Amino acid sequence: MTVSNPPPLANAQAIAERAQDHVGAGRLAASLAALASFGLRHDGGVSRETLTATDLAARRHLIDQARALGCTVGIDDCGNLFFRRPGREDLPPVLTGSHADTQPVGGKYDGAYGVLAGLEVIAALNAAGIETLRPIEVVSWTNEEGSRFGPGAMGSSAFVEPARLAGYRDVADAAGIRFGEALDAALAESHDVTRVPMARPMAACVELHIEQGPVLEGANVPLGVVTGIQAVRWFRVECTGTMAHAGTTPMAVRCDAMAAAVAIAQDLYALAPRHAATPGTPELRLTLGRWSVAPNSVNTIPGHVTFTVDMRCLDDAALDRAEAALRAVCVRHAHAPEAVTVTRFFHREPTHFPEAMLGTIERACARASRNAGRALPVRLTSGAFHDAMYLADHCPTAMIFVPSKGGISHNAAEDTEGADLFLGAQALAYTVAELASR
Ligand code: HGY
Ligand code: MN
Ligand code: MN
Repeated sequence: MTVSNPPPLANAQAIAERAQDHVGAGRLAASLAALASFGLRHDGGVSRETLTATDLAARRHLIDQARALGCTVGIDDCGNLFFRRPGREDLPPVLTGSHADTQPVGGKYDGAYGVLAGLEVIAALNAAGIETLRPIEVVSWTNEEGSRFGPGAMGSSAFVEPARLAGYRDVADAAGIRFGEALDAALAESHDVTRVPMARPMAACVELHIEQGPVLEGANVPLGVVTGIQAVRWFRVECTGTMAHAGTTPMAVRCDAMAAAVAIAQDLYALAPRHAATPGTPELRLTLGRWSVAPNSVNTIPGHVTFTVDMRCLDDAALDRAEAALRAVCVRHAHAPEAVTVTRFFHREPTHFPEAMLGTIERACARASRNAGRALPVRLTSGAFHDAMYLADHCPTAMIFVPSKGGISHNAAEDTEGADLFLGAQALAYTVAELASR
């Protein structure tokens, strides 16, 4: 018995299967290699920090790629780029994509994979001759990494809440360049791109990303259904002392900013295991990633030492306790009030993705894995933050992961098997096509 009008979901799933089956492994690999050439390093990594000349050149490359696929291109006030494939009806689009900026020493896939797999979904839909009910947009968010200008995920957080942009524009990088200046230069470079409003309604958002951790590889599973993202907080600890001569100043009378900073750092590293709370509760992860010393001279006692603290945990209460401990440690090692200051400049609570989205993604991953004779997907939480953590405040959102070799990322050695990159793009194509067909 044939059903004249198949129910929307069955119809949407049929479209999704066709989209999945038209993903091109070679086309994806070629686009990944092409984007990696913007900032490619001698060690095989990629250095393409946000809004640098290298990043602007990569943005232009993505605009050209998207236009060649028939997409229209938009840019918003935070420089987020949107590559749009029209749908039968002008409904809120399904959004996918990620970020194209990298760490100072990054890899080929962190962020870039999600943007290019999104464009590969467009190519697959074109190849299959599929017209979806809804438009589909592939986004390349500005400044996800937060390494040049903190905090991270500036573009996606400003898209969701535009009032945040004003504060972001004043943030300066290590050379004193303000985010607003770099952003205005990027907007000027994209003068041929239509300006689009921020906070536009989206039907749903799916971000594909490398795991950047060891879980999927350890389980020998090629696809992960991401259920949520752990909380993150970033702090700047500034220690002030008195610059003085390294040779003539007796130890007993020194006011050494480095001595205070090192004592604080040692106490912080000691608190991490303690704040991992009781066994079986989520680990507290602590990183003191960036240090600056003034005057940074071998024979002058440091007068100023500033370092950053990155704290992560799935349990926000554990982060509350760790933050209180951080502040107490700083007071304890300050030789005078205000000699040590703590500024929190990034704070994102844990993110939990909706079950309805997870089910769709699970179906997409299972079909791709089954067709490839690979293990079925597993569910996991993300140790890294992603733009999806803000989109989750805006529309139904979820993520798909593929494995990272050795769990390595934010490192030139970041790598993922081509077969896994292909499966991830197939799962994305299914998910996006199904969501855009209902
Ligand atoms: O730091 C993060 O979690 C992200 O990779 N930028
Ligand atoms: Mn990333
Ligand atoms: Mn990253």
